[in-house]
Amino acid sequence: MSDGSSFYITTPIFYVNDVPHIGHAYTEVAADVLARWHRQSGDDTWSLTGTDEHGQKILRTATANGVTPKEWVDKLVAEAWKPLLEIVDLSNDDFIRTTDERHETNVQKFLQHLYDAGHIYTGEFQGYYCVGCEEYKQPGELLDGEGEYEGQKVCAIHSKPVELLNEKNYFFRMSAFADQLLALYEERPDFVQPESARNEVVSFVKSGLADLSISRTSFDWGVKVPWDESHVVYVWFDALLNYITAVGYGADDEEFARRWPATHIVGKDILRFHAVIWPAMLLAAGLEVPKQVFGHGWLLVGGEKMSKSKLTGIAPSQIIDTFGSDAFRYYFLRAISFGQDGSFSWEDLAARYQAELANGFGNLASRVIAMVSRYCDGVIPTAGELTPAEEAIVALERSVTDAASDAISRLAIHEAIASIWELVDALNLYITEQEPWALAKDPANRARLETVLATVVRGLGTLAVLLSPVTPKATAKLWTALGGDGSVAEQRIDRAWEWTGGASVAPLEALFPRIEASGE
Ligand code: ME8
Repeated sequence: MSDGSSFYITTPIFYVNDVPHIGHAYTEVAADVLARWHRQSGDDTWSLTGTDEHGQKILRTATANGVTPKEWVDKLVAEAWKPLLEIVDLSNDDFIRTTDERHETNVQKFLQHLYDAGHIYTGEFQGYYCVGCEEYKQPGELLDGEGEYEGQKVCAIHSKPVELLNEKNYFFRMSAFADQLLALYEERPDFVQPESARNEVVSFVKSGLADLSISRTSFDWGVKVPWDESHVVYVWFDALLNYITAVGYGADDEEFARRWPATHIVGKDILRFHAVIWPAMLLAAGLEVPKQVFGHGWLLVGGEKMSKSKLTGIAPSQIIDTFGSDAFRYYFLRAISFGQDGSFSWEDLAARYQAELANGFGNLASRVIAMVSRYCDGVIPTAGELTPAEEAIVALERSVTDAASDAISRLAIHEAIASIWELVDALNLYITEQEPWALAKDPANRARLETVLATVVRGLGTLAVLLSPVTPKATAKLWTALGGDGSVAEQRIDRAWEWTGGASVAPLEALFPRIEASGE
């Protein structure tokens, strides 16, 4: 584990045309688990999230609601998007809004720099634009409309008609960077992950890279082009720059050097923006490209990408009010292989909650605390002579720590959790086999009883530290109940297995209480 090295992780910045659903929350918690893991591994970690507030989509929503775009975004950020961070228990270090002064000023600086260096020219463009995607579409990416959209071309993602635009715009000479991008994908196979995402991006660039229209004149809700205020900057060009304006680009060179480059977690729908356009922009500006772009899959409902506009959106609070934020975080990261699509179902969520969190982990914790209270008056015993059974547990603590760290370094969050769960299962089995309740009946077995209880206490402590990034609330309670010093979130993951127990246990309420059926 790289001690003290810089780890900067970002989520996409979300459009605030509507309220968040569990797809957005999924991205947030995935990035948050990685950030917490790296913090607990001693890395100089910085995690960023935020909101994307310019462009036509937001402007139209605001107009339809009879308010100015600024009034609209301020309301949605305050009432829906910032509260989301609390709801899912995010530990982000910063929150950037594209309407922040620190962002707008430095977007202009970046643009001026590219203009002065000759990477921007004036051109005329005609093309189909999808306001939902905020993107020009190639004819091959469109479908023929049906029903009310009969005779029109519709966006394959939004199922809404695209608009034929014809404007005089500024263009970014992106085509000039095709060879450098291909060399980048070749030299750094990890740059775009997972492999399926990398292949898609490579073949997209190989099929030919066009220049990019980066300004608009038909509306004015955006950052003004610094040398021509009749244009606003194309919303994606503006938005991508959040990743550097948030860490001092143009304002604080020291901070920028300390943080940049970043690991970007994005949904696969916006992979090309991050793996093609964004590195091309950075290459043009003479800046380092990102460390990695990871495209995760979609949450599907009824086989389709969940979305508010298709009325398949589920609000995070619908799940969290019943199951809690820890279960939300655990469920989505455990049940879905990170990088692939996953279908959400209430039945699966409830089943995993009961079997894995309540019975597997929560019950283990309650039993151990109860046995130390009952058999040792709450004083945590020290282990005596270890038999192969205890040695196997200690060895497993080490091996699952290594396996989970390795999985996290590959962003295989589901694998990391599965490795840690081997320890949950092993501890449950160990208790069943050692039968501490039987040992407690005969004072002659006292030393053996203490060794068994000391072993499960240290195993639980290891679990608390390793699971703290995933289930921060439950593990904080468990750590306190085990008499751990300080906060569990400050314990080093790579040394989790060294901990041998606090002085005494404290009472512990059920970590994952039984859920009463609500007719869901
Ligand atoms: O695209 N399943 O913002 P956005 C999984 N503002 N993840 C989902 C999802 C689903 N059904 N739906 C959304 C934008 N997401 C731009 C980004 S970045 C410089 C600008 C997640 O509000 C997923 O991570 O449409 C996706 O990339 C992100 O929300 C996009 O949110």
